[in-house]
Amino acid sequence: MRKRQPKTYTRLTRPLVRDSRDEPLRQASWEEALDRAARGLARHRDAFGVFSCARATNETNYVAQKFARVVMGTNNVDSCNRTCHAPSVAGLSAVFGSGGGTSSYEEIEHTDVIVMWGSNARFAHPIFFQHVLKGIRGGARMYAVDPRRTSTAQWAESWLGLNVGTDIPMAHAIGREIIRAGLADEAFVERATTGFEEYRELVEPWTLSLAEKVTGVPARAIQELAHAYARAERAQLSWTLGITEHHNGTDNVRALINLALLTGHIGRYGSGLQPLRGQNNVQGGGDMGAIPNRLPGFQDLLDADVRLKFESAWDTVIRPHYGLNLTEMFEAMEDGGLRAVYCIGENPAQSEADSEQAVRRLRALDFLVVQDIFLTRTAELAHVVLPATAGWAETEGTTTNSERRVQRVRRALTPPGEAREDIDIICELAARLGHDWKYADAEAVWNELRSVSPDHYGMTYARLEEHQGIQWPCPGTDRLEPAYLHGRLWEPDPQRRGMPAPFGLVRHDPPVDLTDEEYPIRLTTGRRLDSYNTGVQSGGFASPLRRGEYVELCPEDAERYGVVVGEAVRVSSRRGSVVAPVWIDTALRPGLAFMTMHFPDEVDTNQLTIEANCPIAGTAEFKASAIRIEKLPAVTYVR
Ligand SMILES: Nc1nc2c(c(=O)[nH]1)N[C@H]1C(S)=C(S)[C@@H](COP(=O)(O)OP(=O)(O)OC[C@H]3O[C@@H](n4cnc5c(=O)[nH]c(N)nc54)[C@H](O)[C@@H]3O)O[C@H]1N2
Ligand SMILES: Nc1nc2c(c(=O)[nH]1)N[C@H]1C(S)=C(S)[C@@H](COP(=O)(O)OP(=O)(O)OC[C@H]3O[C@@H](n4cnc5c(=O)[nH]c(N)nc54)[C@H](O)[C@@H]3O)O[C@H]1N2
Ligand SMILES: [Mo]
Repeated sequence: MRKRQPKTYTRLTRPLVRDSRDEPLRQASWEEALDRAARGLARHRDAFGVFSCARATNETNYVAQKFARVVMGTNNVDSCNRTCHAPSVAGLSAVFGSGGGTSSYEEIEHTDVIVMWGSNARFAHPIFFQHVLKGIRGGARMYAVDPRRTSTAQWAESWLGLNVGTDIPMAHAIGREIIRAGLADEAFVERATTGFEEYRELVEPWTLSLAEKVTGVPARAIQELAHAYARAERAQLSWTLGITEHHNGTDNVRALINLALLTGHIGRYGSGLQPLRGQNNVQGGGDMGAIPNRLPGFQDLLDADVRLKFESAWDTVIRPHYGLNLTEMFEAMEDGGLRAVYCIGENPAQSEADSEQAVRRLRALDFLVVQDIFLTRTAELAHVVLPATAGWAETEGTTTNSERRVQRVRRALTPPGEAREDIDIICELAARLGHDWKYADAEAVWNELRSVSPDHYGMTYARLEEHQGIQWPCPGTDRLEPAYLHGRLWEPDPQRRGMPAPFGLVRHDPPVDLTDEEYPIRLTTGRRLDSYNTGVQSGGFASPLRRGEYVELCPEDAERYGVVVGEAVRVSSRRGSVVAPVWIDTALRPGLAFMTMHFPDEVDTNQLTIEANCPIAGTAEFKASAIRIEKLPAVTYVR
């Protein structure tokens, strides 16, 4: 095996076009590329979708979804939120009517118990984790629920190393124990929730000893977490992809929300539910309506009054039904329901589960426009490639983080070559398709959004500057709202309390890809500190930290297979097979392996993963594949 040089990506500086399916991409002028893109898209108005960029600004996402809805007449618009936190949004909105995390980062420093569930924030959310560390220093106790003893778990008072895909048994056992020990907040449950009796019956079979058998975590540890969480004056529950990237991700989320409802750890300062979002602006992308079921301001597209407001603001007719989400768009490529895609800053050829299938589908499209900052593998499949400026550091606008805080970003660097801002490019295409939108700058886009989104109305650029970012909801230009959501649940007056929060009656449903004799190892995939997603943006530099891809095994498994660090093995699942070197990690236990998707050009991890999707949110089960590991006949080592 060659000594590995992680691939570096070429920054796009000029538009590229392809003259026919079999010819390579060639450089073109902006005029030619935009004309071609507009002509190609115009041919496919009825079978078209937009992938919008969760790294680009709010203003870009607003204009991208407007392009889909107004220019192309479709609600088929979505982003990588689908592969990521769509179950959190679906779960939280089903319970509370809004999909945002309920707390602020600051509150983590003033809480008593922090539960990090399926989240490796030390690696993936280091800024948030600084607040966790301050909380711990101030006396908070942290619990980590994760199959691996991650770098986050190493800071925990107790690590609950459960089996992959057993979160519902764990949550139900905790719920049952809280009820059994008389630690539920009965007054809150009575006043602010519905479905408690059914919930109590549902969790009744989940004794601590049954949970120990199913999750692999000692009953005593589960009991300790249940008591600590329920007894705490204030408690924060954070989760990320260990919960959501399962075929039943939304059910998992509901199981965790139940615990907050049971104890009243919601709607008060220092207590709440905090799914840490993935990309720098994935929260904002959804808030801006770059999702198939919501208009900007997270307003329901099925609400006729909401539609009417946007129809008059945009002088258009909005289709009165939800569009296809990212997963459904990929499925629709199969039967001709989707023939053309405008992909703005996403790299699905490498990030989708079962990537071989995803590439085959993208390649079969009649027309693909990719607008990116690098020549990705998705861009290599495109008919037209449009070079954008980076939302980070090369563009004016705003982004929204996991605590719903909208912040300004600014152009600090001059973009290379002929790269243009995402908004400009989208508007050029819109103009060629008959919609002449005149935005002087990003602020003009933002002010249009403010005029249609009550939650953002109070956030002028000047105020964002003055307050160093403002959290939504912000309906008034003269005040700020509390830093946490759903305080209404504590109101004594039923009118002001509003809709009660329903318990989620969800059941254990193990991973789809079962382990057996042929595929005896459970592979879970996720992140390392030193590289970002499909590696496009973190691929351009050499660093001793960047080890390239490895399949991580525990020492016992490495010994069983007779392999050492750096030795290459074949890793196969029911879908595909890759060759990767071994790394030995004591964070793992026998039967559990770990890989990332950061170096798909060397080791395409997503050839192994399964496209088993959550039926509610469309998120794939990236966290649970069954694999087999084979020693290669000739021993090969890589550094
Ligand atoms: N350095 C770095 N930071 C990033 C990114 C990056 O690529 N690199 N990507 C960003 C993005 S897009 C996202 S969405 C976030 C993701 O942030 P995280 O969700 O924290 O990252 P992951 O490593 O994917 O998964 C989290 C944990 O889930 C655990 N897990 C796996 N299966 C299960 C299970 O069945 N149950 C439970 N309870 N846990 C399980 C894994 O062991 C892992 O430690 O990170 C963001 N931040
Ligand atoms: N096996 C496995 N697969 C996974 C996951 C996993 O845990 N395991 N996690 C999933 C998750 S959580 C996510 S979020 C996805 C991520 O999947 P993707 O979103 O497809 O991957 P990224 O590498 O983040 O790609 C981002 C692209 O946006 C471009 N870009 C960055 N900024 C801008 C901008 O301002 N404008 C434009 N036009 N382009 C820009 C970058 O150059 C890059 O090509 O992967 C998913 N896939
Ligand atoms: Mo993500």
